[in-house]
Amino acid sequence: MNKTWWKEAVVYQIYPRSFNDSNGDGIGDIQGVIQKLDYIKSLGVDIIWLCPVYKSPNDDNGYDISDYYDIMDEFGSMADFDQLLDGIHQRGMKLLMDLVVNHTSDEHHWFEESKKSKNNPKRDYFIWKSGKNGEPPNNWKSIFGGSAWEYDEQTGEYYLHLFTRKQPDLNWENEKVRNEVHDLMRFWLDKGVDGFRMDVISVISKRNYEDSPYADMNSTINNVYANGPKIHEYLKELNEKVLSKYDVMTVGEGPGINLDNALNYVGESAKELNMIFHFGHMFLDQGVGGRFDPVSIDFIEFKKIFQQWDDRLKGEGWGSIFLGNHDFQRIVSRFGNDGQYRVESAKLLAMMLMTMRGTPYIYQGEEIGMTNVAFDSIEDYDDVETFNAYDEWLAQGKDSEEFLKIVHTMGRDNARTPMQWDSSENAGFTAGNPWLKLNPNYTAINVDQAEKDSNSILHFYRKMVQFRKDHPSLVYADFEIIQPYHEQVFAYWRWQDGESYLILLNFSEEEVEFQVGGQFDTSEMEVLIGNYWDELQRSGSEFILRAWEGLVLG
Ligand code: ISL
Ligand code: CA
Repeated sequence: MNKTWWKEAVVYQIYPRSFNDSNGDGIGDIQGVIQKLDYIKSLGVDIIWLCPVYKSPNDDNGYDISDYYDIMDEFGSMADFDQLLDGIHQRGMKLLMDLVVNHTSDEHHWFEESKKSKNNPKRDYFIWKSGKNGEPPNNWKSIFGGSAWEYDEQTGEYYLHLFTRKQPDLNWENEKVRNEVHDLMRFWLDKGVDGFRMDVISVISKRNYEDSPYADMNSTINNVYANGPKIHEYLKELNEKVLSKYDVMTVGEGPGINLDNALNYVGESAKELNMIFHFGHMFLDQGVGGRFDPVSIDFIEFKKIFQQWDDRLKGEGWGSIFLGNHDFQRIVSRFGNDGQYRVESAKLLAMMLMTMRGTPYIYQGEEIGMTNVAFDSIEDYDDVETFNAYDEWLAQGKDSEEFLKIVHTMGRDNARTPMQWDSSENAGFTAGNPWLKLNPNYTAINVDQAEKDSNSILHFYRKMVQFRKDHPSLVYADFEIIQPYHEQVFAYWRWQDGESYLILLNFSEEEVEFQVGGQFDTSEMEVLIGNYWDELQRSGSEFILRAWEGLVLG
């Protein structure tokens, strides 16, 4: 396995709208990020992934781009961006931009032109089809609800939007579109950015426009929208013409990328992407109805997914390790315990992130154990996905209170409430009126408090990131789960070149006796780090793990 900087790096993801507001308009901005660069550096991370900051009317918080060459007004100017990039580089870190090129905003000038007439030179930049008997061209649904086709009066045709109607899909069949994408990537790379996180890259190549035979959205995404016939042609072209000319990293986001096809994207010989985010473990709590149809997480399955992905990628490709981002719930609320064991379980999750093979990603606020939020009213939310799902829910005659409860556990805004910096009004996030309310627990959970408490989650994240750096073989070492069917404990070996590690993570609030069997002798192993600070209870290869206790031995 080739060693590279992006395999050894730890990434910190910023959702700029919610990170830090420098000018009191209630919206986080680039100057706000600049003010916190020393803080980010203090975590020990190497790369910042910045969610979209391009010009956008914000129908989907920046994932609807109206100008790829400019910065969103609320976030600042290109000069601010340049200052940010400099500040990141001066501190020895790198910057990953979000690249959203499956779709643009309907306010992008390409789309404004495209709409004008059937023979406009930009018509084929997007996907226009005529209807069938006064109905849309096929039964495709938008991932955010409703038909994926929007009728346009002016030319009497429909355009495709896999997300909101303000996010028309680009037509990648058109070579001009691909060249535009190559150009805009070069623009940012020439400025010095260090790579891209590629939004829904798995759906850019469209399959024949026949009806989806699947009733549920996830099956439609996996089998109809994703992995289209030309996806690899486009990605290889993008790599050859653009990416390969720079020393940068890429991580593809993509529903529908699975164990069977992953190496086509990230196999080193495929020459497409460096790594992808797979969603196996992230969809375990979604039923057939998708995000707003919650089911409980199967822990055995959760563990198995990590083993399967490691097995599949080892020696041939590279993986990403993440538990949360701006589209999902807070990790301590979802995979940990955000009540009595918030501190222990958040630390345990940090141990998991930092001891696996793959590049770890930390999402803002995770490092202080920020939790889900439960607003009283649907009006307190501000997410187009939630709103569209709410409308559909009501249209089906269902109860609005029930929907609100589901949003409390499943909604994307759980991860989007502003970053909690201190216990002053609005957590020091803004001097004005925040675009989204704060989680009221900010008075107790915030960076300032965590800095002062030597046992805080924050200090532990720093320790774990440093631990990974001090034990570089943790990056590349082999991975094997111990007792895969154990109901409470996630335990695994990591080993390489005669060095071996044992990781024990008790994902429960019960005290568990855990017997380690298998390939390495534990009697010589010592505890290197743990999330409790007192004596470990052990006799030989049997360990007694307390509530949410995690241990790394080596
Ligand atoms: O497949 C899904 C159905 O729930 C989604 O999780 C999908 O992978 C996700 O919505 C894609 O997310 C990305 O693209 C969206 C944007 O809203 C998200 O914030 C972004 O991360 C559209 O650009
Ligand atoms: Ca601002």
